[in-house]
Amino acid sequence: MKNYPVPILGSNFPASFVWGVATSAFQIEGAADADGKGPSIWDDFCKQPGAIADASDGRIACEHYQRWQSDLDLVASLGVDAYRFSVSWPRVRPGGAGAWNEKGLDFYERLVDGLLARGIKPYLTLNHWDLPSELQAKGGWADRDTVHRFVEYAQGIDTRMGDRLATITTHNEPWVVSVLGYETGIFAPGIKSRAAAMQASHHLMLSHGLSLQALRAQGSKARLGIVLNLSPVQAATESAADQAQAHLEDGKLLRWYMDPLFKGHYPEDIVAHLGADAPTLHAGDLAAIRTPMDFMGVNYYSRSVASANGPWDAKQSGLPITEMGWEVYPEGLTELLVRMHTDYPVPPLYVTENGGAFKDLVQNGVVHDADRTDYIARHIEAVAQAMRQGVRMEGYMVWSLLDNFEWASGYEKRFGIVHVDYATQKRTLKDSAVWFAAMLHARKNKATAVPQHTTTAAAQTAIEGA
Ligand code: IFM
Repeated sequence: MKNYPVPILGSNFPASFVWGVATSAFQIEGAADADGKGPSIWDDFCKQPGAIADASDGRIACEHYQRWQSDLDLVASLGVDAYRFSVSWPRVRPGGAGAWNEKGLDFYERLVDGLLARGIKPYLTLNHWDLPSELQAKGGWADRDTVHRFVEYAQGIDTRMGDRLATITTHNEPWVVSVLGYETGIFAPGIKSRAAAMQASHHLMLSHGLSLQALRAQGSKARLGIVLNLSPVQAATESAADQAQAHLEDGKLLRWYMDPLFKGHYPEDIVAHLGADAPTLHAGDLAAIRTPMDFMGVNYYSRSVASANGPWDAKQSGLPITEMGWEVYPEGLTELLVRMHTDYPVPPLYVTENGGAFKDLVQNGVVHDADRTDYIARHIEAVAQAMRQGVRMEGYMVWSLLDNFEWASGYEKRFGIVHVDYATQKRTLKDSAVWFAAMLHARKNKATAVPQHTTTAAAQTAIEGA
């Protein structure tokens, strides 16, 4: 492999900085009812006609449940420090309450031990959306009882394997669960009620805080936190109407979660905006939500642009657009991280997801994805930029290790740095994975070169600018 000399990417990243790749249970495991697993709301939602773009489901996905060992070898081959994955709640406690499923618990315990044996830190997420169907039958996240079932679930996982976990994340992207799941209904469980969505959102946040308290009370060894999907919301124009729209959308996306986590209250303007749809709170709820965290994760993909004239068409900006229709806007990640650090007393931050769905070019067994490499490299540089401005960052994780089930988009959108041929389940490292591994290798070995064929012009600029 030919090399050309470049400064090592991200010169201001400390040696302790955690580099990782991320996945989630429903998106890769398959084995939908193997070994006593119960159904989840996503198993049910996939059966609804028209719910998934390609009418697919997660029954087989990437067969990770069977292939976990070779998948972990793949993770190790990248040279990352950490692997972020989620536990399928209905695999370990099929009904969400009642009996636990030993075989399911064993699977995750083997996974955790397999990571440690390979020198990789396990970053475990409890809720990456696949709620047990039996809990949905009782109201799901809109029902306060689910909060207590979640706390029990958190305690059970921590008791079984918390001594070997680097971190436990309570929820992945509560905004998505509540708004897309209960308000617009384009995600499971497919409900369309703003009042239910806001109640669900409150219960997610409450269950986060109460879990932290319960896990600390039982002496958890893992560091505890939450992961939010956030974007800077920019006004389309300077007009007062667009500015007001941006403030409103920022309130619903960012302040709705960050204010209770760090300031102990919901933003008043949004509570007023919601009117009768604002959630019902019990005494003590807000104090519980504010329970201090050890770390916090941010999933960043793009900025958001607000216009009083309706939805913003990303094509107008002239920026590159991913297959999801999202603008490539790395500056937004710096802006977001700096804003979180400035406006809130945040714990150390991670980018727990970042990546893009792009069309891959499969040629003679090689998978070319220059756009994805550029995307990742530029966003890593955006993290470095935030760190130069004083933001305490602890890690960066690519979404995703593998091409996988992209929720309502099915298998049509590929986010992996590793290509999956769904007909054969063959995994092939894309150029972006080769580049990421080479960059990590170069950093670890204090080398001055990154392999040329893995580096594109924009990635190179990001590297040299770092
Ligand atoms: O695939 C998802 C992931 O499950 C949560 N964050 C966004 C990703 C891309 O849409």
